[in-house]
Amino acid sequence: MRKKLIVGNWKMNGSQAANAELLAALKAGFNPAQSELALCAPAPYLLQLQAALQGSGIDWGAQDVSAHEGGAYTGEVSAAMLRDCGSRYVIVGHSERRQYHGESDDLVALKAQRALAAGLTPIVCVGETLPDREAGRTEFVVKRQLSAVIHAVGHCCSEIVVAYEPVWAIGTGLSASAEQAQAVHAVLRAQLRAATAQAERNRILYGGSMNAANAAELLRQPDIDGGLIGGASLKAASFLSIAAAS
Ligand code: 3PY
Repeated sequence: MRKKLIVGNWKMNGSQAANAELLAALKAGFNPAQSELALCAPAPYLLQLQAALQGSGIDWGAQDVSAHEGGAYTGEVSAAMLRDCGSRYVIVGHSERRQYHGESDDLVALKAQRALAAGLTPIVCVGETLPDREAGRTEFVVKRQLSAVIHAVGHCCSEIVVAYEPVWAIGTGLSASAEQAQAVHAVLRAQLRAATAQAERNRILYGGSMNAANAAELLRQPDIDGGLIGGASLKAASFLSIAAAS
């Protein structure tokens, strides 16, 4: 039985003062019996999260990582640095990185590989655009995206977390129905089963406008093992009610 994992993706939001308030409320309201909780914050705040969350049972991590190990790569943040700040997770291949920064499947796969090598768990995002879905290409696209990572990480495949985030449901307020999401999660589970005998360990999260109102139904689906939460993770009440719904 996989324990549900609820991950907040703060995106480019936060300030030391606002974070302190949010972290205090999350620590006070978090019930570890319900789910595992993690926060993926902008890199400058990771030390603040480490100081506030150490020993709380809430994990933290980053939203991106360099594909390089270290050295002359101005502006980049390495997997080892994220680990050094106590991170457990790092998101790779979020659609906003694929769309605005031109990240390819191969680059995302390299980032996942770097993360694992440094002892981080990559949260690998996959998802189709609206034109992909309308053209019946959803399965093809998500399998292609996951396949690049599976090939790159080899026998470590059971250690990744996958997040299915339909691009048309990100930042739009639209969410996939529970049936639509479960259908894609089942495809991803089958792909993981074909790659590793331990695919029952892989958690596959749903992301894309998951909120307090739709979380319970999504999280009831057999292959939905948690959520990657955008806007609703910036308010303690809504984030905690998603965690309680699991
Ligand atoms: C969203 O819910 O909008 C996300 O992009 C989560 O990663």
